[in-house]
Formats: sequence, structure tokens, C-alpha cells
Amino acid sequence: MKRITLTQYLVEQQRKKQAVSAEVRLLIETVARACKAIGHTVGKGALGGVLGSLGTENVQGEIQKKLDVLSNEILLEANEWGGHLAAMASEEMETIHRIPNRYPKGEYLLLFDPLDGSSNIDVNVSIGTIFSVLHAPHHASGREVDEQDFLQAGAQQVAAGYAVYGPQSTLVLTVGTGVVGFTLDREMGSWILTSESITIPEQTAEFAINMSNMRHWEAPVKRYIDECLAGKEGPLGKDYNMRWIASMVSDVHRILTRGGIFMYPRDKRSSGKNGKLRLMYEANPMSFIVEQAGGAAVDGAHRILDTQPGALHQRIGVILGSKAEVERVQRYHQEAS
Ligand code: AHM
Ligand code: MG
Repeated sequence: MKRITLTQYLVEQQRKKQAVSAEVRLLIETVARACKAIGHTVGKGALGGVLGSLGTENVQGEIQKKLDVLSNEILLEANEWGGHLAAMASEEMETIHRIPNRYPKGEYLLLFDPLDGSSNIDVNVSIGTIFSVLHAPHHASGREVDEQDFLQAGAQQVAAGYAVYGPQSTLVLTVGTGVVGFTLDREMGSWILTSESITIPEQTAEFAINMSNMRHWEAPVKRYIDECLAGKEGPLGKDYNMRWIASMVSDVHRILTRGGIFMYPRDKRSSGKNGKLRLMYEANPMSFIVEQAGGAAVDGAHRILDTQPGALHQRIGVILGSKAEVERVQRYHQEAS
């Protein structure tokens, strides 16, 4: 079997389809290299002294794990000097990180959740990295990039992807020409193409939601999950299964592999009224990937990728996966409003 590496795949996208510029190609390769390093660090576990908390809080008041901070540093260092970026933003940093003056600057912006699923680190369950690439809008004018430049709707993304550090390390990627998946060859240290065209089945009988929040849900979400739980005898006419890994990367990866619907909806709590997941680092990149795979992604009544962000660390309700199911939940929201 001919093995296609990430580099070969990207060169092909650049040559044949003009889907990526040389800069984006290098940028994705750099992110993928950083993910390899993060995966390696994650794999050391207790032996590498990387487990546990740091005792510090990030900008959203969440306790930072050692691996949150290490992964953030790995991504910053890997991407600083390549010359393809104007600035970066991360779930773990209060404000944007401009490329220091000692390095050349490029015309792209990189956003990431360096280590998604932090609550699973210490219990040895799959975690991952999520990233999103945008154009820096005013690069040509030569002024300094600011936070405002990052506030673009998800539909503007140039590329998005995620890595899962699990039994295998996998990298899933879109540059707007469908979704592809790579598996890390740990002996050779290279990402090898293992899924040429990932598509999500339209129908599903599997849902993923944190059921412990049920009493806080808004009516349309409650309605849908009640119908799922009613099984064959209910209005949906089939028995549903449930999964909740609590690492968005892994939950979304399962949906890309065998279909399903993932929900982290906003809810009635004061802390939940805007949702839990972050628009720029989690919802947008995953929605781009899911749509490119033939699925759908909404915040309730509206498409996530059309959301105009108002702040870098903004949160949003997330409902994504198999198209028919997501559209049903979207309809329930529209009917209720
Ligand atoms: P994190 O980026 O701090 O790890 O938080 C995001 C994670 C998602 O990966 C996952 O879907 C969700 O939080 C799980 O939340 P909960 O523990 O409430 O089920
Ligand atoms: Mg996260």
C-alpha cells in the first residue's frame, strides 16, 4: 500500500487544487509537528511528571493543569519563528500573542485549544488539541494585529483540525475540500493518511450529552433527549444509545467515525446561559470540520459558523453531528422561539 504523508497530501492540495497556499501548508505542518510533541509529552504521564494541576487559573477562572500550560508553550514555540503567522490566540492565554519582532511575520492567524478535555488527563482517557486558521485582515496595511482582527465568523476559516491523543494519535484536518484523517506512525514519526474522505452518516441512533445537567436544559433540548430516551415507542421510532467521553475531541471523533449527535447546549444556569464551549477554539473549528464532512452544527436555532464573535473567549452552545438529527434539534429551537 502506498503511504501518503501529511506533507505529500498538503503539497498535492497546493499543486492540484490550489486549496492551500505554501504558507498555510507550512503552518499546518508546524501545528502537526507540535501535536506530535504534545502527544509524546502526554504519553509520559506520571513518569514525566506532567500530571496534576499547576495551581494557577486561566483567563476563564479554570484551574490550569500542567499539560494545559506545557501544550500551550509547545504550540507557541513551534509556530513563532516560521514566518507564516501574524499572531496567535489560545484558550489558555488572556490576550493574543503577537509574533515577536525578531521573526518575520506572515498573513495568517492561528487559534487553539492546546489541550482539550483537561479533566481526562489524570485518568488516562483520550484528550487532544484543536486548532483554527484565519486570514489576518489588515496585514497588507502593515499595522500591528489586534484582538479585533481575530473576531471573524467561523465561515471565514482557512483551515481547521484536531489531534486526538488516545490509543492511537490521530490528526483530522480540513482545508475546505472535505475532511481527511492521519494516523501517527510512532516509529517513523510521521503522520500517514488513513482516511481519505471522512463523511458523517445523516441518520444516527447515538447521542452525546452530559446528562447530569438535564435539570438545567432549555425546553427544546429536553424535548429532543426525552424523545431519544423514549426509544422505539417514542416519536423518533428507534432505540438510541448514549456516549459521553467529556473530551470534545474524542466525542467529535466518534461522530466523524460512525455518526451521532454531540451537544453541549447553553442552559438555564447563570454560568450556562452562553454555553460552556468556546466559540473560537472549539465550536468554530469543529463546526467547520463537521460541515465539511456533510454534517451540521448549530448553537440552537442558528448555524455556528455564521456567528459574529464579540470577544475572543466567547462561549456558545454547541449541537453538532449527523445532519438530520441536528436539523431536528434546530427546528425544536426555532419552534420554541
Ligand atoms: P477544556 O477545554 O477545559 O478541557 O473543556 C472543554 C471540555 C470538552 O472537551 C468537553 O466536551 C466538555 O468540556 C466536558 O464538560 P463536562 O465535564 O461538563 O462534561
Ligand atoms: Mg477545550
